[in-house]
Amino acid sequence: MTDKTYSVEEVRAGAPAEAPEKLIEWVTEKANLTKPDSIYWADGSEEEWTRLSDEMVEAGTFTRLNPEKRPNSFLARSLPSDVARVESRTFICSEKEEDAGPTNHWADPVEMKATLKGVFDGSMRGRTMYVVPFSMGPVGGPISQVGIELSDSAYVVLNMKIMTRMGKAALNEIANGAEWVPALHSVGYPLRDAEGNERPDVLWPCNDEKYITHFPETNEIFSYGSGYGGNALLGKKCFALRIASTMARRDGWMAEHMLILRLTDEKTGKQYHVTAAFPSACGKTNLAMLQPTIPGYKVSTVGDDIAWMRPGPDGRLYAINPEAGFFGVAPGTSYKTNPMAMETARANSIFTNVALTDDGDVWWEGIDDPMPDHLIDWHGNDFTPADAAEGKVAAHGNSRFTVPASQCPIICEDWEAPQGVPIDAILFGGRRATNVPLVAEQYEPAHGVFIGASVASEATSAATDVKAGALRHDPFAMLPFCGYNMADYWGHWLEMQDKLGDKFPKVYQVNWFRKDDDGHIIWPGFGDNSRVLDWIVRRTAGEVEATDGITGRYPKFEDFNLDGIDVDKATWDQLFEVDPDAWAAEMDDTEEYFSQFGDKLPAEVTAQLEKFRERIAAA
Ligand code: GTP
Ligand code: SPV
Ligand code: MN
Repeated sequence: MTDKTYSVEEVRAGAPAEAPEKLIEWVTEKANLTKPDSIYWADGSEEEWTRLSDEMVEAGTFTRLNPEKRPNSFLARSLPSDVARVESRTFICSEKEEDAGPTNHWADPVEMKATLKGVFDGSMRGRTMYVVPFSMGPVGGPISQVGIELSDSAYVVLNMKIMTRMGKAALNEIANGAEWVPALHSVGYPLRDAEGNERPDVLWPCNDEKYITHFPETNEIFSYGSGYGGNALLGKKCFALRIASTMARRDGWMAEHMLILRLTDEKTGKQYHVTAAFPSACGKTNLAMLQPTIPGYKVSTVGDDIAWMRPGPDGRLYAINPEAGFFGVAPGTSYKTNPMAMETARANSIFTNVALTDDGDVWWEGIDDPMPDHLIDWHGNDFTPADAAEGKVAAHGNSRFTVPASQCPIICEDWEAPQGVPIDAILFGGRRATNVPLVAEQYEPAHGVFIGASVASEATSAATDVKAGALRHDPFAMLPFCGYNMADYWGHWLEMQDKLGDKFPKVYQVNWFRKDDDGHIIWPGFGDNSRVLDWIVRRTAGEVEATDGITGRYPKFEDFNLDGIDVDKATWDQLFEVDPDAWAAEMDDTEEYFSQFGDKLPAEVTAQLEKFRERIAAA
């Protein structure tokens, strides 16, 4: 078979009637670049889900899970080289390098476009190009946005169906004139070369050469070579964070790597809304679905990964979850730690890189059931307790479930409210074995920005090219996701705080991961994190006092609800130990980190560093 040339007329003939001309032209242009054998317009229907997932099972990329245990659910195994985001191949292609900033990989937009033309040329030969219209946020909502992802991966289409409002309704928005973000994706594994020589498909097509590229000035996304997660589901990190953060700066709103939850005080009926930014694989999904271990509170989930926030008519900050599903970390998820996630994943779910049991269900390290005598691991190989004894894992550390948010038993009744929910408090956290106390409150708004800017966290498996375990700076949990200069982003936060004045939510620093001298995590975490939320809402309501310290304002032992857990005063002191010498060293390191931003570093942030040192000196 030879390459096909697509005419606008031909593409239009295969497109839904409502697809506007500009979209048809763009699809035609990209089809003539990538040279697929066919073009398919995804409508997001159940029939389409069934057909595509059947095809994936037939091809062997999907294993259908036992329908009695996990109806309408599938397992996929990726290549070992394609298991997570690749930060070293993620580029911000702003016209000026300084606009990408020192923490992003920058590439010249003209040069990158030329490179991309080269790699995308013929990259879909032998495949279908799927046209995937999607809405981030409730379709038509005032904070929502639409996009089109072109992809040669059915795995991507099916995941996008769960993670976004995908299909007809989103296309209608575009037909009605909504601006849309164009996103081109290819796994980079054509089934034919330019001469017509064919090669067989593989179970997980991808390419060793990867480009995850963003053009913030034109709102374009091009992703090549990976089929996994944040590299390939372009509505998520590429659009909803990197591109959206640049839009948000231009238009006076905020795009953040944050969960959103509602905490209801059952006695008074009063509702609080909290967002929290923790680096990848540091507890957002878990906090979003928290089951309080103290009486009197109910938590419901609005979102688990991304928040878009705008000032509302009353001058408060309102947040929506732009996503429609959860792409959650599997290992460590169990009925003990996160029962609501387990319930959400009971059906209609895609699991990637977890282990398969002999009875056709999923298994991973940390799930409730003990390891069975035999599993198929994420490589597709036999796995027995003897392998585990050698320190091997059956599920990859970044293995994930893709599940519809609507299936979450505690999904908030207002999770799709187009105008969002008003935010009362913002948390920043990370994995810190030392130094950072369980909770601390900001002294003033600029201190809140300083708390976000100085987040450092032990790296996880959520990116392939970051050494897990090593402490790295991850300001606002946005290091891999900020689409522009990180220091300008801090400036934008300061501006938003200024604009909203005392209506801007207070910032809290939290740390669930502090360890004792034996390396054990001290704080029970998970449902017991409700105790921290309890203190925070009582603080915002002005009901409890705090003790001023080096990193912020801490709870008083007697005010904090520790009923029913094994945390005595000595343990408490460990959780709140703030060593001036350790913090002096950390501030030296922070100052050095900040210095890379040069003139762009906001003066308020520098001033906060000085105040921090004054507090150390006074301690
Ligand atoms: P991304 O989806 O990568 O952005 O991750 P996330 O921030 O949503 O992290 P998630 O909630 O999936 O948690 C990641 C890992 O941390 C899982 O293995 C959890 O079991 C573990 N974890 C989450 N919360 C806690 C906690 O309070 N204490 C402890 N010890 N572990 C936790
Ligand atoms: C993260 O790494 O923060 C994730 C997973 O939520 S991914 O979609 O791959 O970015
Ligand atoms: Mn995330």
